[in-house]
Amino acid sequence: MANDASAVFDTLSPAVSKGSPADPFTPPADSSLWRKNFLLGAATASYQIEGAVNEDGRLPSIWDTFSAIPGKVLAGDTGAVACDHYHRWEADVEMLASLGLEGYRLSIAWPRVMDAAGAPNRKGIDFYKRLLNRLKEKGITTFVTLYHWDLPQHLEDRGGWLNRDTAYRFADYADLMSCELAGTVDAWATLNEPWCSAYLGYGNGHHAPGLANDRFATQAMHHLLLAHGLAVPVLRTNDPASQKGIVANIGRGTANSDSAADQRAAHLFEVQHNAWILDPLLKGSYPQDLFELWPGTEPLVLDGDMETISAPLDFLGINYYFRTNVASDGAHGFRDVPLEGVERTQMGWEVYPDGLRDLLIGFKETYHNLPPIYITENGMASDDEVTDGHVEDTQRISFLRRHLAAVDQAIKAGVDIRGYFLWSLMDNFEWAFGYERRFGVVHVDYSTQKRTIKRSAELVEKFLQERKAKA
Ligand code: IFM
Repeated sequence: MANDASAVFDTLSPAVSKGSPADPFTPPADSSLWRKNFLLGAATASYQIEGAVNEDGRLPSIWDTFSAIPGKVLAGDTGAVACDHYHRWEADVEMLASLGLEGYRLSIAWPRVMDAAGAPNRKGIDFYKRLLNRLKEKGITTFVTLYHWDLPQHLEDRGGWLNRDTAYRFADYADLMSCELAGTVDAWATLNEPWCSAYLGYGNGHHAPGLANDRFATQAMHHLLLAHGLAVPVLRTNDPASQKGIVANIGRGTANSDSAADQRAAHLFEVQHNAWILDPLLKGSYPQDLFELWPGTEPLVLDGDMETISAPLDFLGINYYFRTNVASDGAHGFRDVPLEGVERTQMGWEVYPDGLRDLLIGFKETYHNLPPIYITENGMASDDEVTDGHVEDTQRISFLRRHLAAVDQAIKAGVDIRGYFLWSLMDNFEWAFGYERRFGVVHVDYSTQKRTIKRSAELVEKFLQERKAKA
């Protein structure tokens, strides 16, 4: 399988297989990536790497519950052990630092740091204090996400994101963490990918908590955004020196034909994936044509909510992975029309770097108050194997080089992009796909927990060393 992916890639990217440019990753001399203040880092998330789900007072999360249900996660995998990062964090920080990565984006497990009554769980908080202090000692810029999908189960038992009260509990959690961790966090992101929490968790049931109802998805989305808006001023008060933002996943939708119906379908795809989040944050309103797609699914919005949600941001985190080709479904919406003969990853996702560039430039044109952007996730899964102590993740090297070139093009077109985080630092629990899909630039052998630096990470390290030497 690993060879198949490389074969596809070699066919489609002959420049790299012929050994040009000088190495298959290093950006050209005129790339903005050479600017030493362009932050290059890697990202992870608590449930995907920590394990230790029953230790030191951690409470169950919705992902513990969901992954225990047969059939919900490939091969019955769970995050119970994951990369055992809770116990191996010191070695993992050493590894991150040895790669020369300048930034690290991690998330806090809400069920690890608060009990069901909202009181602090000291042991859990101390874990993050130790981790963040060590990262700061190493000179690493820290981006901390408060919510990367591991909702405490006791809150789900009271309705989860369908219950408006969860947004207020989230603000309490943000209050606690920003009081405890102030000074060790360079940038706070309230939520990771609220679209996924709402649509995959409450809309189609592919993610925890596994509910499937269009009306639930829109209401969950509104409460997630409200949670974000309530937390931002709390973070500003408690930790004024840090940046505050949110992380959105964005999707490129292109039309299958020039027909007006297909063009409209592509527009609606992007409204549903992008404007649905960015309009409330940056314009203070939901896009008007959104509910044409699902009549009757408008969320309940109370007076003042949109003002709360559109509180000014210091940065916007953007996660980008692939493009979706769509056609009209013959009614109001769109349907996927997968393209044949295009390069895909282990996830089956199309590799389409231009989509990242085009979306970023489009956002700058649409949102006049667009804050500075960090690409908080970009990367790909491949079924990497260790051979003689090495992992030649050829397709990933090309993927990263081409997406970073797209970022450079967007910067040159005037978009204020300040950094880029590889997804992910290491192979980890890929939600409903368990451990089969490997997104890391470091390979993890789950039977021994041995980490092996992949070729992609070596090349990123080499570039960072060259950039440092030039500075
Ligand atoms: O692994 C996930 C991550 O948790 C959120 N963004 C997308 C990644 C790849 O699916």
